[in-house]
Amino acid sequence: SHRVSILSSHLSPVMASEKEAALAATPSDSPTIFDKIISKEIPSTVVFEDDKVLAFRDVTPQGPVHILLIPKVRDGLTGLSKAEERHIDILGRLLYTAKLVAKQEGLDEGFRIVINDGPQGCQSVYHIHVHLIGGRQMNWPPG
Ligand code: TR5
Repeated sequence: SHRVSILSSHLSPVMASEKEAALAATPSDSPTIFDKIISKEIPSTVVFEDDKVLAFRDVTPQGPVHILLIPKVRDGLTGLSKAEERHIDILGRLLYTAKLVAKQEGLDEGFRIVINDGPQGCQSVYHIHVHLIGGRQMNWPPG
């Protein structure tokens, strides 16, 4: 159908990696996969949860420990570039919770915090999230 041809014309037939998908992704306000993780409709390995923040293991870990911390309510915060003053509390809470989870995971020698933003930042999910990666030596500069 016409609709199918429109869809296929802007989707590459082979998406070799999630990062390629991120580079092709269009920033969007639509619901994301993380809504279903928050509602537990899609299972995840939760490592920390309170009324505001959910932390769960990344399905494609980039280290022995790779956890995503997200606000349970997105409130327009598709990415850090969309932050407004009303988000200051949740932004601080995400980082503070990352520190608690790093401790809980035994990352006493250090860890890496990453927030990818937009296509050039390789963001693929438009619900802000903090990556907590550790358990191995990190390198600098990042790719
Ligand atoms: O690329 P950005 O910074 O947007 O990070 C998105 C992260 O979400 C990636 O590291 C993915 O591996 C991760 N991701 C994607 C999905 C997913 C997930 N982590 C846990 N569970 C997931 N499910 C069930 N589905 C995904 N599509």
